[in-house]
Amino acid sequence: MEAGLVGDSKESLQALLPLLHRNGKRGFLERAQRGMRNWRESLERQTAPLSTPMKPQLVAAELSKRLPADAIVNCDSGTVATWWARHILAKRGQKHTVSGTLASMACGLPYAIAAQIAFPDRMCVTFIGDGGFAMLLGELATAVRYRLPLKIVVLKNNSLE
Ligand SMILES: Cc1ncc(C[n+]2csc(CCOP(=O)(O)OP(=O)(O)O)c2C)c(N)n1
Repeated sequence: MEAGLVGDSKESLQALLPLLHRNGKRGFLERAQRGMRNWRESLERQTAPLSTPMKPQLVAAELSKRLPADAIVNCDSGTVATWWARHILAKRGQKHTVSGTLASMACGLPYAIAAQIAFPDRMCVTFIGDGGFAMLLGELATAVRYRLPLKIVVLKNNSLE
């Protein structure tokens, strides 16, 4: 760290912004932007082909297109988190969560239950692997008891990996 600042991040950044000067050398930025474009194109290629069994990337990408503007999406730990992070594009107005430490399985369903209780008028979706879903399957009874209209997307690969 060259200069430590303590403060509200929004106000601190607003105070710093006028001190920034446009960097005339655009090479680094443009290289990074090109890399990002290539990366996004390669992700799209992964979702294009219809194969059997269906690729999880395709499920995530199609879900992403259909989410309402204010959807709340919870993802569980596992490979599912990769597909969520890469193919479910978080849009302004939506809320997306995953296990706080990016590690503990089974958070998907309880997070979605909590979200649906807190925001009864918004669509709450959990994107979860069959392992993480099975780990707290009993919570399905909670969702039913409170008649929560959750959307549960389970990626089933019959494996805990
Ligand atoms: C409570 C807990 N137990 C074990 C693990 C280790 N772990 C991380 S992902 C995973 C498998 C997840 O499988 P699944 O939910 O089916 O999702 P997939 O990886 O197949 O998408 C395991 C065992 C963990 N993160 N948390």
